[in-house]
Amino acid sequence: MNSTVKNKKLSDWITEVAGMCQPDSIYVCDGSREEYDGMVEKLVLSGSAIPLKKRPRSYLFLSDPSDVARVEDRTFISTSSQAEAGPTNNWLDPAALKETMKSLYRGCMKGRTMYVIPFSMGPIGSPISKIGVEITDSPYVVVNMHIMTRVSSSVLEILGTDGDFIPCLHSIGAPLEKGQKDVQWPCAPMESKYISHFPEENLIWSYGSGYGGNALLGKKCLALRIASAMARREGWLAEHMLILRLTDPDGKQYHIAAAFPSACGKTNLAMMQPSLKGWKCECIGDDIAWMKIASDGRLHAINPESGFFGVAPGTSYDTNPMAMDTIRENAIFTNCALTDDGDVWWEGMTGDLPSHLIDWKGRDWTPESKADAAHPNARFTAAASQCPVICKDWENPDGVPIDIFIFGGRRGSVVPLVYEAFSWEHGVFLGATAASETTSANIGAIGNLRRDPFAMKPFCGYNMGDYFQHWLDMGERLGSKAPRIFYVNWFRKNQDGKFLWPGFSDNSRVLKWMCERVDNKTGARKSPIGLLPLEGALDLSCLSMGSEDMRELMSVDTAEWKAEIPDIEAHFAMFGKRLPQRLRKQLKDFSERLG
Ligand code: SAT
Ligand code: MN
Repeated sequence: MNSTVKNKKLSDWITEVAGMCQPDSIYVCDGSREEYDGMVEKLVLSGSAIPLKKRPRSYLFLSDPSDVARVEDRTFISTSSQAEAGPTNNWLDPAALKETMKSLYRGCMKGRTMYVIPFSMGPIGSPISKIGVEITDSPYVVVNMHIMTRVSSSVLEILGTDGDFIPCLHSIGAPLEKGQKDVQWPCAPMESKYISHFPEENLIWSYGSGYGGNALLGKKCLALRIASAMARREGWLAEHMLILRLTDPDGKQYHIAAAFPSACGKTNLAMMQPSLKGWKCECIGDDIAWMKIASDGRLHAINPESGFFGVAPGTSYDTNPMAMDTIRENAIFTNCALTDDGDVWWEGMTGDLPSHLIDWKGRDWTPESKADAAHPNARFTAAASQCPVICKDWENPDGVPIDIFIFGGRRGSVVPLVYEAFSWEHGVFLGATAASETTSANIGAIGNLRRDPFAMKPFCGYNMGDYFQHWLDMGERLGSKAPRIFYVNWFRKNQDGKFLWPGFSDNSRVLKWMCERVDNKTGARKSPIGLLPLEGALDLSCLSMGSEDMRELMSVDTAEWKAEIPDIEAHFAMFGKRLPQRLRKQLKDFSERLG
């Protein structure tokens, strides 16, 4: 081992894991630039990382074709009783699951180095931050963790001899026999992949996958699944939300936190540059928000991460110029295509198609090829500090006070561009019934409608019925200082299947309306689903949008909504007695309003 670890719990854990996994060597990470460069150099030499001539200090990784996304049916919340995990989670008995996984872990790091990564979620030393330590045998995970979390030996100093941390154990599950040649992206077969969480003991065990949320354990595993369970116990919120600061032409600031399922444009909204003159938008986070009630009685949010792990396809100078600038250098790309002059490319990046590429499976690609050049869930990893519109307060340990919550999803029909909840309780109902058409970030059929409450279905570390109650309780505590709640749908289409709303920077028009609602500067029209903008209240200046299209975009068809009721009822029925009475009442009231 390259350094001495003074923390008792940590050194015991390292010894225990090393005994079980039997790595060739142990390396404790210090988070330095030299460490990153050295690691990347090894990855280049082994053929795992392809250096990009066109982007300074940037690399492309191509995964095994079976290891391309989070695997929800191999993700487990292992609590002492199944009821505690609830109906939206896969549950396995903790003792049995640990037995199964221990037998997989036995000898699983043979021929490899075991890396110990001390990291902080949130600014190091902030009272809202949490410390984790990931043990992994994947150098790809180490370099990504360097970007996505704060890896540093000062984390070990803060831990001291008896400080506590969240242990995150990860192995790709591909031991090497003596003399065996490694493959480009080692991993285990699907049936032996396990992404396991033990929320009652703040513990994470992941095996068999090297990809994203399965392997970078600070992200979905710690900052959402484990943290959501901690947040409920301790009275705060850990949410799947972007955070942004909007500043109006008079300099007044508004802070917005928004929850959308994966790959619904969260990163685009987080870095959006308003088309409205005089308005400014700055990014604080694009995926996760930790929020606590501060001494001013308001809800303050921090971004626990320090980088972006964004969906590449569809990202371009048209859709998200700030993301494009963020990834010009010092970036890691996964499952993008490689251009002949040493750059990355993905569907939607440029108007013109390159004449030749190496696709994400390493094959020749030309515009005639049928398959996508980049995997639809291809990703970029880049430090948040590289984003040209990162907010100067993004690392403020006190966080920023939230004014507005937005929920939403991807719906081709039924749901209008924007509406406001009647109350906090109604807002919780909107969050609890949020639905979206499925995308490639989650394994499963694409294009089906799935209820994804608060965009937390894959990420809530306990019974979702109790989670709804926790939101109701937080509302009680916040009282009149609670953020206002809105619901949006950027993706409504017309009869011909064309998007009705331009989206992207024009979404600022919708945000402006929300700010005016917060300041009581504009009224609203009552409808059965919520409060709609008054005729002409949305600022559509300099936007060529037909009034017919606008009417269609904002229309609320009672018959269509009535047709959703049985699906909402079935969704709620899943939670049985754990569904808060107040949400049952919300559904009843909603039905009655629809007549
Ligand atoms: O693969 S991750 O879970 O890290 C990203 C996502 O699905 O949002
Ligand atoms: Mn996400």
